[in-house]
Amino acid sequence: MAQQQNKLKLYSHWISSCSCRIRIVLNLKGLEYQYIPVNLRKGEHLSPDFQKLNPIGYVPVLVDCDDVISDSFAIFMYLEEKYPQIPLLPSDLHKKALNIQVANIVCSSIQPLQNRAVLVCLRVNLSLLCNCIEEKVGPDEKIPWAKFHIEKGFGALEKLLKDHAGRYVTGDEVSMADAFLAPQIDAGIKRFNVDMARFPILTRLNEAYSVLPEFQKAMPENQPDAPTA
Ligand SMILES: N[C@@H](CCC(=O)N[C@@H](CS)C(=O)NCC(=O)O)C(=O)O
Repeated sequence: MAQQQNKLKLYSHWISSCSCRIRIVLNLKGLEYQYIPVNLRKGEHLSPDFQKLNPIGYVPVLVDCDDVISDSFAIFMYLEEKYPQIPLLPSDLHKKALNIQVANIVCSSIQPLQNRAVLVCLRVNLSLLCNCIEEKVGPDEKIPWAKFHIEKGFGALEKLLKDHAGRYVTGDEVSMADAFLAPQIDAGIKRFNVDMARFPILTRLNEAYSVLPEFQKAMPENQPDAPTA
């Protein structure tokens, strides 16, 4: 267990892949945290209180005493520097760059295109908030849209990792890229029906994650706010 003076607070939604990245990182670093659920389906992220924490209204948000950090990439960097006992960025320069590249492909070129706010309308009280594929293009288009962008990203990752992946993304040690990639693969399979037969390296990595307790504890279905049935 890493040296930790105060309990961290994580604002999270069970199915949010961005929150899942940080749950994995916290588990890998052995950091205890208080889980604060934010229900995106009920629009709790749009409340003035939550937007004081993160003006763009997205989870995750990490609170560490007086420090409030949002955006999973920034949260990762903060935790990596504050809790270096279990490092998740390799010191090898090339491996480090590859970690950042993989994490960025997930968080800049895949996940934003499958974000709920992009895909589906949200009803909050009596207002319907829409500016999404479901409304602008059509309800049947939202899954194919997301799937196209996920598969494009997965195809690129397969090519990129061909000469680098070991048991995990950059070798035989779990690192940052794994924490970002695992929730994206999980979402691709469970939420968007991606056929993983086209992505053998990612399939193998996903199998490796499935036996790591730090990853499994972080998965959507194991969160306190996940629906029970
Ligand atoms: N770049 C941000 C993206 C955060 C983000 O998109 N979070 C999603 C959940 S994974 C969210 O809160 N969506 C709100 C919505 O769909 O309205 C990060 O990496 O933390």
